[in-house]
Amino acid sequence: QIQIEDDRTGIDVQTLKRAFSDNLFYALGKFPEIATKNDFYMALAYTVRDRLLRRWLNSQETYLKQDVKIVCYFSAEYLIGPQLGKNLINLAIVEQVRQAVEECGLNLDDLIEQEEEPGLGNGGLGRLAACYMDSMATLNIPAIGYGIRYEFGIFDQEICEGWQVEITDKWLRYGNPWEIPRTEATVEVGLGGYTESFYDENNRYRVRWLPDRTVKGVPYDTPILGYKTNTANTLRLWKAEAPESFNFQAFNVGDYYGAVNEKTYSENITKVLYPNDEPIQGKQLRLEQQFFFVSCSLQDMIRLHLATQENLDNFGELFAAQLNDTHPSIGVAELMRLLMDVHDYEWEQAWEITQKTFAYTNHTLLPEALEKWSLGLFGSLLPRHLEIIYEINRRFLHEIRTHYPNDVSKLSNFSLIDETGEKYVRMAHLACVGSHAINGVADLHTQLLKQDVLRGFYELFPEKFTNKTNGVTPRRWIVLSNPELTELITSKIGDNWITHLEELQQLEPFADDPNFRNAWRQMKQQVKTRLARRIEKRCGITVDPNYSLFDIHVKRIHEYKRQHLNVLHIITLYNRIKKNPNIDIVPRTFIFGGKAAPSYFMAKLIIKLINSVGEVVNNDPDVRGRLKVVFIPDYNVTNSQPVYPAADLSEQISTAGKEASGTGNMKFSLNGALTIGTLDGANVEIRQQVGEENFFLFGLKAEEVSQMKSQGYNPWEFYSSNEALREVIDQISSGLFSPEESNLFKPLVDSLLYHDEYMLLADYQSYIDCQDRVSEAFRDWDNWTRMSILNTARMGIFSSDRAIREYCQDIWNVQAVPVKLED
Ligand code: 26Y
Repeated sequence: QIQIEDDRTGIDVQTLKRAFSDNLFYALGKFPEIATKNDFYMALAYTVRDRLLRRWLNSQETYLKQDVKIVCYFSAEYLIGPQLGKNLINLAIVEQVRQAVEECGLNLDDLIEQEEEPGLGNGGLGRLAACYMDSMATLNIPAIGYGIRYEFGIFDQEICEGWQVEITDKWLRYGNPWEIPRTEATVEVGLGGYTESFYDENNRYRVRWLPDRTVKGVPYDTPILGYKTNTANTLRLWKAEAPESFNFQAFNVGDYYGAVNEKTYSENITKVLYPNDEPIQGKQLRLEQQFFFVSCSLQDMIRLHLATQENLDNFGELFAAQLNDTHPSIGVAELMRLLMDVHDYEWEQAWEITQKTFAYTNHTLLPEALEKWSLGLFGSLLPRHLEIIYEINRRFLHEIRTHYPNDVSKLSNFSLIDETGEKYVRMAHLACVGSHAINGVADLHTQLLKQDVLRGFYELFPEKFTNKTNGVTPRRWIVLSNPELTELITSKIGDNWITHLEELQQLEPFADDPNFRNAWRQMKQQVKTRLARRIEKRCGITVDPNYSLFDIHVKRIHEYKRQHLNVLHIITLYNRIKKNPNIDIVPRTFIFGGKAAPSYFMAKLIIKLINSVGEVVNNDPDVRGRLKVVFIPDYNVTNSQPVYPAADLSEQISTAGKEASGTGNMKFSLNGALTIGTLDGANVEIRQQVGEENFFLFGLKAEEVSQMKSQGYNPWEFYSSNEALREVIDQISSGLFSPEESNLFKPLVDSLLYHDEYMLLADYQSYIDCQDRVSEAFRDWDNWTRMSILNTARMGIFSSDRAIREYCQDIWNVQAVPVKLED
């Protein structure tokens, strides 16, 4: 009897080849001779997706049958990155597939590079959501990620004459093989209108909301498979559609264009991601996006719940909803509305369920970044929710009065409504009262939350506060991005570290083994060479992977992240060379990458400055290639993957007290880069872990920053008393780097000299001295390698698996549910 493996599930090379050709023909309608590279990519993606489906369906079935508690991660952003390579790794079929496509005359890495990533987020917060989805699946935690299917994600960045240019991100252009629309699970969302009260048949006082428009939410599901497990969770992203393709009323009275217009209007809701990572005050469409996806998701959860339960009494026992910052915090009011107005619950019980369901993660310490909505806008879009928020507030302030009987100032401090000027709804306050747990994303961040931003709430309910230091997934950020390192580690300690990252500790003894150090250095050289080739190809700049220190600064461009402090150091080194061209200097390659919000003038000017300084430094014959400055355009998940492995030095130089956590800092150090950094965000814990002798610390501490500010910080004093600094600043102002327009960088220089909100000048000397220590250390290659190994070996706790275990235990109270692979 002949046994034929199913073409949709088999994983031996022959079956994979057959499945690949089959998909190319039947799903893409092509045969190899006329197929494009994208056709081949799509055929392979479908082949891999087929192999996910059994696990995915079994997981969903298991959850439904067993009344298990499910984590619902609420996030307006997800940066899941390209899916093909990751899914191959998680299915453990990389080698078979590599061979299969090779036998078809194709190269796997080329096909993997063909994928266009869904850029459905801005930066750290969106990427964190993706790492957490990966870890939940890997740990067999039942989870749904709820979010928005933006038609246009974060813009693509091009660099023209040194300036950032934004290009629309048409990521769906060639189709998305990973998602499945579930039109049968469509829900309706109301907007605008008014409310009215009435007495129901039992003579109970009730309120109803009569929206003046409705929009349909259509879910698009993407499977998120765990690493070497049968659990495949769902990322469910909502797309807005018009309720009917025609508004017949309008059509009947002849307003055809008006009807089509309305359709466009509804669909606008999920059209585009706002490319800011700080609130753009008062954009109605942004509030519509937030409410839209949260309402869709809560209705979806309620429907799921009622499929197996009689009522919603135990909703909070079967769902844990995590608010990824305040963006989805309108969910507190929406769940109250659904429970009371739609499902007949009384206030008290509805409130109990709501608080039990939600928990809130804060991601920012910048007070100007706290979300608020003007009452006018809020009330016209969500009249019923505003009433509910007033009632939450009335009851809450009543508690405050009891708690602080003689302090009226407390009332205005705590109120969900900011009444200091124009009136606003404070979303962080809503999230705090509506949640049973509140967490920061690094030790220092949580401490500062308790002391500053959320101080009152901490005094009131200290038991709600907990820290959950961020983590990153080793599957993407080591195994996928750095195969060379993966192989080297595994050759020594086996591969258990991929799911138990603490085991990297076992590398520590090898730090003293000269053979291992050699192998480590060669590996580093190899990945640096890989990046050097990309840079040559992409930017046309030749860099030296062998002797030059790769000094890398990649993240969103922001004044608080201080990319321009890095530039001050580059110019300082340049000046040393100009004064003494034969100076013995450690060669460095400065690599930058990151997007600026399109409306953030200063951030865009910083990009221009980096490129302008690069232009001068890279082409000055006196420099003799010892300094190179590179700006990698269009920094995103895909383009970041070759970057982290190649770093010798990771720049984590934000003003202390400003960066909530950072996660790039973790990716670098895990890949064996040393960090130059301030005591900010998770840097503090990274330094504790790797040991202070293996971390380059500089700069003011958070409390020194506030102290210096309250004593009246004067940047001019630093400028006038520091010759090297003065020279650098004067060169920028005089137009040395902008010969065609000498005043180009004046706004930047003025902001440093007259305000310097982020204390660059105060930290300058400390930074330069520290960089000099870095260079000296790099001369001793052997010891540098030792430190590099120790960084990797001691970074295990920064796995997102560890973070997710903590969330499960301390906040969600959910358990792992193993999934069996049988039909
Ligand atoms: C309100 C809206 C425009 C908005 C959109 C995105 C506001 C903020 C954001 C994104 C914030 C963000 O990415 N924060 C980062 O979160 C990371 C994960 O916790 C932290 O590591 C990082 O320090 C923090 O800046």
